[in-house]
Amino acid sequence: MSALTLHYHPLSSYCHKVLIALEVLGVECDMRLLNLGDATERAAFLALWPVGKMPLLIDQSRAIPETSVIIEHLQLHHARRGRSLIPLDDADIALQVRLWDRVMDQYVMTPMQGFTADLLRPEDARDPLGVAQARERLLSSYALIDQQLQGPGTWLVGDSFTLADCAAAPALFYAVTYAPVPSEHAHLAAYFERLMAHPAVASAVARRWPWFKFYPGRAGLARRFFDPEQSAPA
Ligand SMILES: N[C@@H](CCC(=O)N[C@@H](CS)C(=O)NCC(=O)O)C(=O)O
Repeated sequence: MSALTLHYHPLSSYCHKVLIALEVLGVECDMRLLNLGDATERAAFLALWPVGKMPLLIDQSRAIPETSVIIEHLQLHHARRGRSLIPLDDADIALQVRLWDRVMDQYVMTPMQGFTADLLRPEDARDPLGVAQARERLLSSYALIDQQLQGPGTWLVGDSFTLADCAAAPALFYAVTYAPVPSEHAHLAAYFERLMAHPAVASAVARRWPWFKFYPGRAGLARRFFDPEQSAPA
């Protein structure tokens, strides 16, 4: 048994951000599947973190919420020697990493979640204006990210896979099921493929396969992610 426990759900994009980080940092962690639809589980979870958002890391008896903070905590206290997701030796690059982590959470994850939330509403409570705004936001974020990727480097900030890429992978994975990347954003399209081929991302996606049938946006999910027979990630 590990000293760490992650309260998570296999379909949650934010949980995948942390699962990718755990793998890259080489940290062992017990997983506790959380069903927020169950009143008793929800009440117990709210007692740990009243905001009620997952994932939540428990380190010994201390609750660590918020994915970006969880990942910094993991790096600070548990990462294997030599592994990092936020550079320790260059404060300016570290700021860039935090900036692009924020862009992914605020301007890709948030509008993407808006689509999912709308699909979960009853038909007569749907919000077409909210969905149109979410699409507009996603498309303007795609343009911004494509521009960032025109610079040198394999990943979002330079040549190292960072916290920003941990955030980008699940955010873009789900976002493109609602708003595909327009053909003019070739840098973003190529980056998406690099992300999906990264071993930590590929294994996070593979773990989700049995759950994709419950994903409200599954109509937009590429077959290769839905059906392991089609193209198995490494
Ligand atoms: N800012 C939070 C966002 C976490 C978040 O939105 N989690 C979603 C799952 S992807 C959630 O808990 N949704 C359940 C709810 O809102 O009831 C973080 O970075 O941890």
